[in-house]
Amino acid sequence: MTDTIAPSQPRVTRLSDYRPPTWLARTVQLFLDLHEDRAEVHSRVRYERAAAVARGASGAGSGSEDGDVLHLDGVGNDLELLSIELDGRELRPDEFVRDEDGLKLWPERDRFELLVVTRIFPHRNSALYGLYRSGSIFCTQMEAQGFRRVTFFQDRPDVLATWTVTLEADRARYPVLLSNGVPVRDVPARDAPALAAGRHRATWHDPFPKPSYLVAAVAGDLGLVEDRFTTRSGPDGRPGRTIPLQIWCDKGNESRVSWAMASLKRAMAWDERAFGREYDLDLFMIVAVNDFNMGAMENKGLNIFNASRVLADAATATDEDFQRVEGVVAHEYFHNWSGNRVTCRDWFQLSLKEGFTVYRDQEFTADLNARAVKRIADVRRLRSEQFPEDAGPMAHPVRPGSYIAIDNFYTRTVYEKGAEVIRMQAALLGPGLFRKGCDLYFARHDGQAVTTDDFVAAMEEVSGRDLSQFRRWYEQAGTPVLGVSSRWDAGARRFTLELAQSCPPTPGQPRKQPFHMPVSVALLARDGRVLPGTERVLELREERQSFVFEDLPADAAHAAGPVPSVLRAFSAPVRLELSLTDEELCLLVAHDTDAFNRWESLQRLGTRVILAAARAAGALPPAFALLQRAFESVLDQASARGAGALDPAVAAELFHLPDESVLCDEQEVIDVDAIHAARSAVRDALARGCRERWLATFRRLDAREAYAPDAASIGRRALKNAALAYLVLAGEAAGPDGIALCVRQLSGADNLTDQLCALELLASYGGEQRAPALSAFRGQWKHEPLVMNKWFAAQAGADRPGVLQDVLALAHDPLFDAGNPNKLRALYHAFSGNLPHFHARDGRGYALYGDMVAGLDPRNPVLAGRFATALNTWKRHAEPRRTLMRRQLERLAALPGLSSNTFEVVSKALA
Ligand code: B3K
Ligand code: ZN
Repeated sequence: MTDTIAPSQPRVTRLSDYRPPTWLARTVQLFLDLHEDRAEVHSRVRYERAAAVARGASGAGSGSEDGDVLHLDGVGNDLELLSIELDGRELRPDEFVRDEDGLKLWPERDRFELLVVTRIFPHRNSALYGLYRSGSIFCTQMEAQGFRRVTFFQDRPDVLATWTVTLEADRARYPVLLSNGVPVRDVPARDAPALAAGRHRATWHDPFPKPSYLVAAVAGDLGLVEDRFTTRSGPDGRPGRTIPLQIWCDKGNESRVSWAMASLKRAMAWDERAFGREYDLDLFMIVAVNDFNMGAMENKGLNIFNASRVLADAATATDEDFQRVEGVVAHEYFHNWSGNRVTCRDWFQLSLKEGFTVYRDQEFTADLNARAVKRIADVRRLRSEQFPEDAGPMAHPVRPGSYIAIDNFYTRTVYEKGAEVIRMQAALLGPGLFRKGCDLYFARHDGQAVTTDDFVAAMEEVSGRDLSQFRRWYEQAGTPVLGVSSRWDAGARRFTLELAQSCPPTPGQPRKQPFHMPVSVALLARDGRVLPGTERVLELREERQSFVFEDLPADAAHAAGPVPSVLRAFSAPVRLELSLTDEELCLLVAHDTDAFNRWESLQRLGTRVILAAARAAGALPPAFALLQRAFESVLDQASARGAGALDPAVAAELFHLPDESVLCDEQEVIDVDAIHAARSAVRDALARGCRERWLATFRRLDAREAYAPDAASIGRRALKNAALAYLVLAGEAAGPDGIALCVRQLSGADNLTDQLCALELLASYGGEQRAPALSAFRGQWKHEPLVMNKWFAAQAGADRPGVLQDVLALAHDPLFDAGNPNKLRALYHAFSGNLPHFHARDGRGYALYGDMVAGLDPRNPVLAGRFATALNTWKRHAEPRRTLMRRQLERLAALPGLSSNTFEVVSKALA
């Protein structure tokens, strides 16, 4: 059964059209009567005219106003209206209007109660939006606009009501019934008739007013793991509260949630410490489900998670999975304040909660693990995913000005660039004032739905600073370019840094105003020392600005002057254009005290070498020798002990050459074949050139130690597996055959990280060992869907001929499930990131992908819209790819009944 989201004419929603609601839902009693083939929903809501609420609050006069329309959102072919009653009287058909957006009525009283009864069909809700089934579990996803698929309601984040939810279902099949808040006993549900045999009910109440997007309900036969957390005592000496923590999952998976539970407790303690935020309800629950469109959802008191972001044990989760689970559990928990207690006025303000919460989870991970490693990983992702978005047809400001489908705006820009915008405010204010600003923001807006401007205003107020220019980061799209040049006056010992900024045009924004950006810098002497007193945060506000360092120490007076380390820790989300020589980059790789900039300098050198090789048909440029020397010295430092030793996790990041997507983004006209060939050539040459060191590193770290997912062990495994990959690429010249080492590691590993690394290498380079490795792995893990996802991805992402055929075949594997978002992502996301195959010159990669999006769109428009963005770069490719990609977009655009989600993406791409 298809479910059409698209209105006939996709409509644009604009920030400038925002109007506060004229009616307010104040209390909601929701009754969900769940059956195998339908659900009946009774929604009893007390509405008040907003003006009357305001008068009540101020105690001012009374009197009714002329009847403004009350608009209740309600969409989808599968939303049936059964009845509607106002203050106990059934409304006649001429007393309301139903259209494709919902219902309109014109109540005459200032306060009234509306009872709406609807029927919906969760078992055929393949969009996984609203109330749906994941296997044998009923669950929900309401953000952003799912509640309007359940009943008719003001489905907007600025309407905050107090909710009581009753669920009814078959007791044997669904013994567990959950909703937001805490269970209430002995409350007769007004709208629920007498219970039939075999059925049962549970009622939940959440005392904190919230918008509909935070409502959740779950029914199923679930396993439970319980723990507790005691909040810290208050400043007035009051004792802490003990909060029961519950994680619900498929029975049999209970042993795999302990990491998520420990992560949750760490997150709760950290939020108290770092932000002074305590948990508020008397219960906190997480539910894991298998079919979920994204990672997780922060519903008040009842977070619902994609199982892939909850379950983790050594055998079935990689180090990366452990870190993701910890990060996502924390992220959703942090939303309890940044999102739930203080929420968004409208969806244009999405980054108010998402950018801020990403910043908070980044800081949590940095504090608990290794700050530099986290920063490097975050910047790598920003560059490989957000920068291309900012340079493409869907480019939008952190606070967008318009959308067709809000689901398309859960983007890297709103999330990750939004987090950078928060980070810059923290940098400009310093930690003390930033914390004060956050405290003021939470205190002032608790229980409110507010805007990104309100956040910045709190920062202005505590600091006394004017951030009006800074607000452009929220308003202007595009990645600014920061040009850096310098002058050195050896006689005067004066160093001048010249900064220049610009920002390319983006759709609807041809000209940009200069940004206010923090630029963190230091100067290094030619012997590698950081010159005392030169570590500063410069504030760039103009298009060009000079910053002078006077009276540098006499011993810095080398003829060539000091070497600037600029944009340390990536203090602003910009493209940096540096005029440093290759040798100066090497000096920073070797000596910069900012670990991020060591990594950055090596990336920069790697990028120069690869792009030069791409221009020279794969021939390595002279600078390759410098790159290899830098690798060798990093390998030596990583094996050193004591003071000079390098963190293995940082070393592993240093050995990761710039991603292909980052390299493509560097090219005016993308030449896929040249990039892929050049990157492979450089990588293979580094493999051969440092082979003894790779082998020594692998051997040193291959010692068996009991698996633990702590940062230090993860770092050692990352370095060991990086070394293994280079050994495989070095070929047999490496001495012991890298492939043989992989075969041994595949069968001997006691953890999935090592096992999967071996599988991925064999899936690409295994030769005769490839097929047996894949089939052994499949045989071992066929009952573990989350592990099988990695088996699919390893093949779709493989570096070998024939991937396209493999993907076509894998889509018919009995273990593949096209209704499961994790499976779709495993296969098709890995494929679209596989440069030479997705971009095959004959266009078959695009066609395969277009077929998938076309097939998915009627079933799951939210996901289809996201997948469609992979074709967005078409204008930047050389022929014939440009035309072949465009054809797929045109084909999608022409599909009858295309969802507004996919329509928005493809129409903007083609514009
Ligand atoms: N707020 C949810 C995302 C909802 C996405 C809806 N299409 C998860 C998160 O960011 O925490
Ligand atoms: Zn979030």
